[in-house]
Amino acid sequence: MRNPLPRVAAIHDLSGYGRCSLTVVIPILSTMGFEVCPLPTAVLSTHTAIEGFQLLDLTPQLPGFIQHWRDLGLKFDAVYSGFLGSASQAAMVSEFIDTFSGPDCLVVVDPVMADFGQLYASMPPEMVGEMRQLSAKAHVITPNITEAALMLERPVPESLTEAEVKGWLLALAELGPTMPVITSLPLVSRPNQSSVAAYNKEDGRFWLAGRPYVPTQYHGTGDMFSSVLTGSLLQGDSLPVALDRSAQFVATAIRTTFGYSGLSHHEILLERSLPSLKTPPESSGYDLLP
Ligand code: PXL
Repeated sequence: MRNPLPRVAAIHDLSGYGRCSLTVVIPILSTMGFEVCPLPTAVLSTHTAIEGFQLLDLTPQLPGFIQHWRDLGLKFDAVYSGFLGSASQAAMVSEFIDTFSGPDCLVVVDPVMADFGQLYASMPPEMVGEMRQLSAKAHVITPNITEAALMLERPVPESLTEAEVKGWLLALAELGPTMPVITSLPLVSRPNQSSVAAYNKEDGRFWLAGRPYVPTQYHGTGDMFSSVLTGSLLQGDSLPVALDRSAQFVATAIRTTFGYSGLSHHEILLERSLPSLKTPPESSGYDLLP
């Protein structure tokens, strides 16, 4: 029998303070009507952008957790992975996908490793090759431009034309995923917009979505984007609608927060924006890339 509430295995860290990973993934996917089963890769005091963060790597515990789920015969409608506690966890996630995903299971890999041209503080350089390999198992991958550059062994670009974006997406698709997505695109044609693009190998179409740029940065927006994209695809939205819905959600959360003074970059007001996940997406928010 299908799960009455579609069930998502969420393989991410749990960070106590600083919005990211499970504290973002769970509320978003729950609001969208899914049951989230977290498989925590690490427990942290805060995300790794805050100095002094404490990290408990759960690599030794993962095989036992996974075996218990296997013994219970759990089935998932989606497997969605993100920040890993060590490079060796990538092979465990890959095996997890083989074990738990049937033919209709959506597999999303967010190769969380880096941003603004740099690996995150806890990331070993081997993570790049591991994420590249893990991406081959996914239907959807959601690197930001820095992560895409690392996976493709290219320099992080300062700007990209739309034709170049298509080349990047095709190169990512060659790693294996059916639908590569790139976020934080520095698009020449849309300098005042936060842009995301996607490619669907199955129909050969490229899509672009975005929202007007707001001059600030909040942590956790990448995790918000990938979580909404996962939920949207799982509820049956098309790729461009899922792309647009995710861009719309992140923009709403940023604009909701930006008007307040005194909030830090770690304090995006996610909960204020959750109700918008229940509304239909705006039409005309995406474009076909010619
Ligand atoms: O948002 C990505 C992310 C997830 N998890 C942890 C992080 C980061 C980014 O810094 O540090 C622990």
